[in-house]
Amino acid sequence: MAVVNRGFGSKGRSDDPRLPPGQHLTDGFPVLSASPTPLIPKDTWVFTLTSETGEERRWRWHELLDLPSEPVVTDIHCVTRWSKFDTHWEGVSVDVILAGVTTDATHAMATCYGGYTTNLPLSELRGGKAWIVYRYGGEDLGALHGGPARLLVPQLYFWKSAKWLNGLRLLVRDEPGFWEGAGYHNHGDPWREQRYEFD
Ligand SMILES: Nc1nc2c(c(=O)[nH]1)N[C@H]1C(S)=C(S)[C@@H](COP(=O)(O)O)O[C@H]1N2
Ligand SMILES: [Mo]
Repeated sequence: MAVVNRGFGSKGRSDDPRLPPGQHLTDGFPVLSASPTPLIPKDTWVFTLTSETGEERRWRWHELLDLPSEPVVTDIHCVTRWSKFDTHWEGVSVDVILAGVTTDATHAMATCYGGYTTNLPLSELRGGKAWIVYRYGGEDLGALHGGPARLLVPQLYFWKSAKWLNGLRLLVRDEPGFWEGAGYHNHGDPWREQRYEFD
């Protein structure tokens, strides 16, 4: 009798060392949104960094574009089990946004137009691991995929890569975001298959 359990069934294995456990490759680019797509004109777009004491720093669209940007080529992994290799992005490293910020924060909440939130440890946002991206595949990032700008944190499940990003709120105590408060894993490392709360 075949016994399917979490050890053998959902924690699938793959021969491709680039594919995290339980994932399969897709050539397409699925769209996953918990709410309708907000349309945000660039001339009213604002990104706000809020410190743990409530101090705010703001970047308008042209100020974001004036920051040093870089190309990012990376694999992405969605908790619904699709992965996509070699996606091409361009944007600003979160290190640039946090440069010169002295903080006691350990975590940050990414906030979005439309109300979505997701929490991350600062250690996943710093050190060249996360970007605010505004181009995909050589074109301006489309609204369905989070344009004008989204967070890209490719080493975590893609729900952490907040679309329609409008801020980072620094936290001295971690708080769950939208999916993290609804039974998904707080951290979301695809290589450790941290899909749900108790994984
Ligand atoms: N603002 C916002 N960001 C979001 C989501 C969302 O619903 N709203 N969905 C998340 C999830 S679950 C995934 S898998 C990816 C999907 O990004 P895509 O639609 O570009 O594939 O966006 C993440 N970021
Ligand atoms: Mo997702």
